[in-house]
Amino acid sequence: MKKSKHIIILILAILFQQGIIKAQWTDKREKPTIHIEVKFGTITKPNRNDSAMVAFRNYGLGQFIHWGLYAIPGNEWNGISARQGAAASEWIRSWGGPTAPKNWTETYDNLYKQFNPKNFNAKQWAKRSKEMGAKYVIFTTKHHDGFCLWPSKYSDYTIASSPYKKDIVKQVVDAYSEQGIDVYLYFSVEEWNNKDYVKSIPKTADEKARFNRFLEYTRNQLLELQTNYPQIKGFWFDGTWDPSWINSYGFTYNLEKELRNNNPNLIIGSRFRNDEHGSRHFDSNGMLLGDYEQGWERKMPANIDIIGGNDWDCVMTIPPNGWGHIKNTEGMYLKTTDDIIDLLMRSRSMNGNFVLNFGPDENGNMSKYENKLITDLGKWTKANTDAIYEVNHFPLESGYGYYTINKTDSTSLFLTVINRPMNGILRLAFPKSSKLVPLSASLLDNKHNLILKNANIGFDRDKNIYFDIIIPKNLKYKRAFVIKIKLGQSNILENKLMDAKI
Ligand code: H79
Repeated sequence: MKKSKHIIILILAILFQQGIIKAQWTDKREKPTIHIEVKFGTITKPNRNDSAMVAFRNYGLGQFIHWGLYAIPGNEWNGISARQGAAASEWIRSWGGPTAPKNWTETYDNLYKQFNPKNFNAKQWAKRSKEMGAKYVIFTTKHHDGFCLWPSKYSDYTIASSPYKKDIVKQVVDAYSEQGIDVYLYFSVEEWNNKDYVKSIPKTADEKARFNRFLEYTRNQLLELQTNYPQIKGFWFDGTWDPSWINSYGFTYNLEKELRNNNPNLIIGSRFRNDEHGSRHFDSNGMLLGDYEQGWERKMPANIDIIGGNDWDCVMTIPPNGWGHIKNTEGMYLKTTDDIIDLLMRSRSMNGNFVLNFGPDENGNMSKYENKLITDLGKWTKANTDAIYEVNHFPLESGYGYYTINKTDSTSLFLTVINRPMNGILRLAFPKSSKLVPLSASLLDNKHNLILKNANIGFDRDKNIYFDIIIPKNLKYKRAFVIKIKLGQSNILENKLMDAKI
């Protein structure tokens, strides 16, 4: 990358950090007050209620897999780390600055000649994913480097040209579908090495011709993926931020319609396209562009109000950043199983799905760390299934952790205890006006009953009533644990206490 580009990215990063440029999804979104005419706005109605979308809402946990040529360098080359020179491991092709190897782009673009993952076993991946508790997988068919993991008719830069030759996407789609895990295909629109790709709005006749070819190519590939892998439930689009694509709102509008006509149940997030005013994710009137909000990448909404009732998922890396394989993670903070449980339940408590990313190495192996995490997380999700899947947000906050409530049985409430209190008492505050209050409590994983009692602490003008759940001192848990709380009609006789007149 040229030096000037580095400087521009640095400036952008500083402006972001200072809050001068605001990422639209981190702040509370105010709906625009003036209605603007939008012709290329949302195609599907928000909060679709068909079976596919209902299934999406119940997934709870997903698995992301980033696999491609970037797995070969694994964030380094000839012993030199790309950490100071590339934004993330799957971005290693854009390695620039003083540490970048000579002719790096050329080296990278020839890596396909050695892509031959000898241990790749999609069935094993899928089996482990199921063990982890994932209900959907998002798999990279093609990242920004343009390399296709399926033998696309429309490109020479595909798995068919590698020594491996076999269709990887097909193996993943088949293996995961066989395990009952829904498959979504990650697809980067932006392609770094495609000569037809133009970043800015095409101006010259040549740029226009090239970019039109690129648009046709993109359409062909998407239709090809739909034809080849009819089982897929949706697409996860990326690399849609360049002005050329933003300017193609008419084309992308029609393309979305076409994809949906081919499969009316198809699920597409808000990162695919924008309206004619350049508004991305949400159109100029604040309507979600797609079936779910797709902006929560390595970030989490601070509270459910920010979400505004839309569907959403949060996609997250295990290292700080880096979606593709990283050979050497020394000195990086790797999220622990406990971190993941926290993020998963935080998402669920706000009606979102949580998607954890894995970056297999060039041979198709997950790392030891990833494998251990799969096993440990799997134990937790298995023991606490009822709190994770087919649940809704519950409109109370708890400093102890996260509430979720069963979708169909409004008397089954779950509290995932992340912060175990020193005094062994979980004091739940319910508004006095609550129709349903806690009547009994038990541990979700082993069904042991816990003592629950009403605690009238006598705060002046208190709007809450309190319920104490006693955690036995000898109760040993190494991780967060879930309490199942049965709700019912209140039968508490409140003492009439005097409110102070101060
Ligand atoms: O695949 C993973 C990442 O490689 C990919 N998305 C996840 C799932 C990703 N690519 N880019 N990004 C995430 C963020 C990129 C931001 C930037 Fe830009 C692109 C900074 C500069 C160019 C977009 C345009 C934001 C600012 C300007």
